[in-house]
Amino acid sequence: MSKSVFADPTDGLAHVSVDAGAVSTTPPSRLHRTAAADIAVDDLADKILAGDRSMLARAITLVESKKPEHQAKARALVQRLLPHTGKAMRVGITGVPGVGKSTTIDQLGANLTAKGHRIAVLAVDPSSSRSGGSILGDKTRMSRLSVDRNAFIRPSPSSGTLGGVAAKTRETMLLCEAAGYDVILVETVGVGQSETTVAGMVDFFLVLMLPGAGDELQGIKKGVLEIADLIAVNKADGDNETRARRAASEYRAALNIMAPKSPNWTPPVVLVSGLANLGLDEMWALVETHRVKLAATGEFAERRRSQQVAWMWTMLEERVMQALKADPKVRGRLHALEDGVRDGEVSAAIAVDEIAALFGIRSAGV
Ligand SMILES: Nc1nc2c(ncn2[C@@H]2O[C@H](COP(=O)(O)OP(=O)(O)O)[C@@H](O)[C@H]2O)c(=O)[nH]1
Ligand SMILES: [Mg+2]
Repeated sequence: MSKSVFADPTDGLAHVSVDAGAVSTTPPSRLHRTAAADIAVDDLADKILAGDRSMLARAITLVESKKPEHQAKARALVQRLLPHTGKAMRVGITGVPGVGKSTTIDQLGANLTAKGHRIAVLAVDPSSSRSGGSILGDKTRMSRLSVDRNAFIRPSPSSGTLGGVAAKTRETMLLCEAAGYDVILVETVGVGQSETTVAGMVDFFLVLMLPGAGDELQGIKKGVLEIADLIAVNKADGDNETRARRAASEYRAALNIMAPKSPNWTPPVVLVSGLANLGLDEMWALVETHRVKLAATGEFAERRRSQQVAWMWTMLEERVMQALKADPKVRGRLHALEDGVRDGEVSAAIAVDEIAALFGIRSAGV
């Protein structure tokens, strides 16, 4: 197990990083390595391109830093590495807690590294706390990948809005691609909008479901079926097999009555067992088929292009809202106006007019 925990000494906070099997928090006092913030962008870029894992981990910490000068440097680094990105298969994986995401990622990842792939496992979990990222905290379930030199595991950036967390994960994905990882698995749980957000940053969105029929299907958010490129009923092993089969046919029926996300792809429903390594090779073959089919029609490239533009708008919206909320004139009135709207004394439209005017935005003039 390599020494892989890195904390950024410059912000005085202990960071948590997972790499090669370690999940721990290192106090800043015990740090001895140079932070990415103290290394020139070109040097960082060269090391990352050469596949230096520890430099990659440090650069990700830079990306995740909230300090404006770190962010500026991270942006310069990402821009510098941009020509070396985009070659990976980007796959999102979701499913309720306990469905077997970690187990499946560990097995799938091990299968893929055995075939010569290099895997990066990232996560988007806006609920994860400073304690280490709830999604990838359960390292015991990724016992193979966590000691695999061809796998790189990084938990969700902690805290922040979904948009903020997702932006950091996107940049981390680009850094991993530049470092030569050719498969990026982005794990998320179905909290709020996180599934849609992750679907918007990957080429393929994989939804894991539990075996079981009828009642369980009712509990599934319809939205997740709409963004799935494949549904895998997991735990299709042992006594579960019949139930898994029944669940699969229910999901097929549900998908049949929905408008497909792509004219070139009908989301398959497959049975897998992450634990017993059943059906994972077949499932991955479908991910590859999807890429070939969508690339042939130009949809693959078009999807990525529109994702990039959507990302720009998401970041811009966050930036503008941050500026608005931080504006002293707006801040002075925001709470009073919000209270007025809550109590029904001020109409929402009037409040918006006043806030916009305070921020210097002229009337939309409808
Ligand atoms: N029988 C069976 N159990 C599984 C399978 N995959 C995961 N599990 C079990 O389900 C539990 C939750 O798995 P985990 O990977 O932590 O789920 P996650 O919360 O989605 O990451 C664990 O006890 C696993 O051993 C599977 O394919 N078959
Ligand atoms: Mg898990």
